[in-house]
Amino acid sequence: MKTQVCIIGGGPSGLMLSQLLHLKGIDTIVLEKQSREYVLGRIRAGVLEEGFAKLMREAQCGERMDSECEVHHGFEISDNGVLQRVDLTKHSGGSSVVVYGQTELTRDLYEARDRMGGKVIHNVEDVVLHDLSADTPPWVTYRDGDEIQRIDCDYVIGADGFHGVSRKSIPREVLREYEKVYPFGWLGVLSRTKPVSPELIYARHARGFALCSLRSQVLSRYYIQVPLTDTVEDWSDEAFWEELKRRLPKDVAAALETGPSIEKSIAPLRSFVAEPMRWGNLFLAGDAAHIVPPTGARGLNSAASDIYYLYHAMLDHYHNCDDTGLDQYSQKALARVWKAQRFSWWMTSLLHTFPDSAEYDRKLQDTDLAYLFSSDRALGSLAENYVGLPF
Ligand code: FAS
Ligand code: PHB
Repeated sequence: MKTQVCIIGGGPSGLMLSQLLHLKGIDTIVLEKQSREYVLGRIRAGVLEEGFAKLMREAQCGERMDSECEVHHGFEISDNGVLQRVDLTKHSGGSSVVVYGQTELTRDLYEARDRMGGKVIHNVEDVVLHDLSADTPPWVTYRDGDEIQRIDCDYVIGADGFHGVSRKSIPREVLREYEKVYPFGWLGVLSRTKPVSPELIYARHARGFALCSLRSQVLSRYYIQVPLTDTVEDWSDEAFWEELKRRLPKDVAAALETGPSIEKSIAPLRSFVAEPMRWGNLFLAGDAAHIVPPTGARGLNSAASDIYYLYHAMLDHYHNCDDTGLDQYSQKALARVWKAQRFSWWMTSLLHTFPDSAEYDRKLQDTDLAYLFSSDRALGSLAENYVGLPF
């Protein structure tokens, strides 16, 4: 097979780029390790920046999002039971965020690829990237049952997530990795219940962090911080709901509608960045290059800016014979990635209980929160990061 851009990974990053390039007449093939059902079974991000929503519309995939999403102008922070609201729209100069699940937007992207005859190959095995740095064009192989298939292309996009093959295809002597692992994880539950609050509640509590989020007015998403040693089996639905209530303001806990979990999982928290995001004709995008703790809702949104930069760089290459965007991609993407890393680390440090932290550190958290709500400038900084820094 031959294509212009071979994309490894059929998650939101890979699908979004494939769809955007297709609309501009640039041919792609997407290789996905899992089945479509498996990919669509993942419950992940819930909050989108306006920039992400604009990309969905530009990819002609925004219709269902615009009809089903919620636009949020703020969220609450609960500090040991005391609620304070962060007015995102006021402190960001008019911006807001879109609440629409990653599962749904991935479904929308898959359906658009199908509608336009996009080539997405599922259940691929043993993907290998060849001649990435050579002056000759790269090529990709994968196993399809007993056969080895080959795809010749101009460029390879590594959109295959943290555990993918692309980042590992960059030589050790070239790749630099930066990582911070947090001493806790998030236990997440999805339930067909009415959300306890119209806006998200980020809760700091001596027992640990909690988050009240939603997917719609009949589908709620909740998280509690748990030790890394915990497993999903340690947490019955009843135990989860009781612990969540302990970490919320009393009136919120009293109003909480509980119900059976339809999804329950534990995600470890890490901050991770791989540099460079380009090596020869390989470009990394999304979780393949960077991971953030989900506290700042930056994960999926950082993938969006990578895709935006790559999309415009590929247009300039194929339509204007201008490779400036490709040559500057890694530096430009990393500049925004690191700002999302900083914000995600800050929100995580502010709101979580660190098992080995000194009393002094806890007083600093108290002070950080007190300062935040005493200063419009501090709230402005939080708001502009949360709604998304410019692409
Ligand atoms: P993805 O990991 O989504 O997609 C990569 C795709 O590549 C996968 O489908 C995988 O099957 C495929 N793949 C892997 N190896 C391959 C190979 N060798 N060959 C072919 N295909 C291969 N972000 C938030 O903003 N808020 C959240 O609450 C949040 N929660 C999260 C919870 C979990 C458990 C995880 C893992 C992430 C979470 N994230 C969250 C971040 C998440 O939303 C990512 O940012 C988003 O999935 C990034 O999308 P992709 O870059 O497409 O990577
Ligand atoms: C979610 O709804 O899954 C969600 C929302 C905001 C976050 C993290 C997760 O910061």
